[in-house]
Amino acid sequence: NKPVVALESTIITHGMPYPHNLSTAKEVEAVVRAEGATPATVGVIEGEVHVGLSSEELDHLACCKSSLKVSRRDLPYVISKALSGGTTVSATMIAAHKAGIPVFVTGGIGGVHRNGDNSLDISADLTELGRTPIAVVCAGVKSILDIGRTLEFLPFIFLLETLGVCVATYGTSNNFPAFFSRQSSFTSPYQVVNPEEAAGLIASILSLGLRSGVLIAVPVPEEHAAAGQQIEEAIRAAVTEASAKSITGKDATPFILQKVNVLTKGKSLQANIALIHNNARVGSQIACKLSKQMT
Ligand code: PSU
Ligand code: MN
Repeated sequence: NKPVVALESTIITHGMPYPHNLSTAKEVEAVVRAEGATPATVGVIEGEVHVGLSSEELDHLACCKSSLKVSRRDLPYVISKALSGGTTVSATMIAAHKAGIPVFVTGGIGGVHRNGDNSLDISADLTELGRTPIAVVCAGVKSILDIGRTLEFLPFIFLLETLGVCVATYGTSNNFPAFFSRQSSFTSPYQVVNPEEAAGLIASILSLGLRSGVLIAVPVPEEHAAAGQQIEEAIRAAVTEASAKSITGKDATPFILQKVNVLTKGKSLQANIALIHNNARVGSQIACKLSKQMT
């Protein structure tokens, strides 16, 4: 029952360019330690799932161009072939849960892609939240979703309800945050105002034996939220280019994130890093309170 915070690694292998990926991974671990918790970055190294990576293993994942993006469906293949890769939110949830870690921090989770109501391109992160009892602390759905457009966002909200995911916004408002911006036109069903309340939610889902997860949405800090409009235009352009180049499935998110970073001259990356630091701070405080409540 010591406070441990699980961290994902697709953000390292596919979400950010080198060397920002490596520095961010190490900074986030330092934030977790500074809050009195232990970081456990999850990844797959030569066919073994690691919960907690050494500095050398982090270097290896961040630098190695052959690292794969590993979601739930990829695990059997990657393990049987002794390959290495960064785990997405869904695969990280599985590993963290098996290791008995109830709190997991990331930047943003996958969602329903643009046009997902037609294409059914819906991230496995959502279904994982429906079947694995872990709290995911994030700043909302990943940047490439247009939160203002009801068609992409409503399926996301409804799906979480159908899957039985307990969604709460952290802080002074119950507005569901939109990754780079603090606001969306949607509200979360619940609100938690401090780490104790968030920990209470997690403790009760565990004690009830429910097998579904909790989503705690932390708005990006005010001072880093400004670049929203410019980022939104870049996202539109990147999504258009991805569809023109027929980039789909697991390649869509990495392609768009990299394109948006270039188009915003690195501003989206800066905002992304800032919100992850903030999520790590909040998630660690929640893990510390939860460990007190469980002992
Ligand atoms: N959001 C980001 N950066 C990322 C991801 C999401 O801002 O790197 C990663 C996470 O690992 C998430 C994955 O689990 O993308 C979702 O990918 P997909 O859409 O293929 O499910
Ligand atoms: Mn996807």
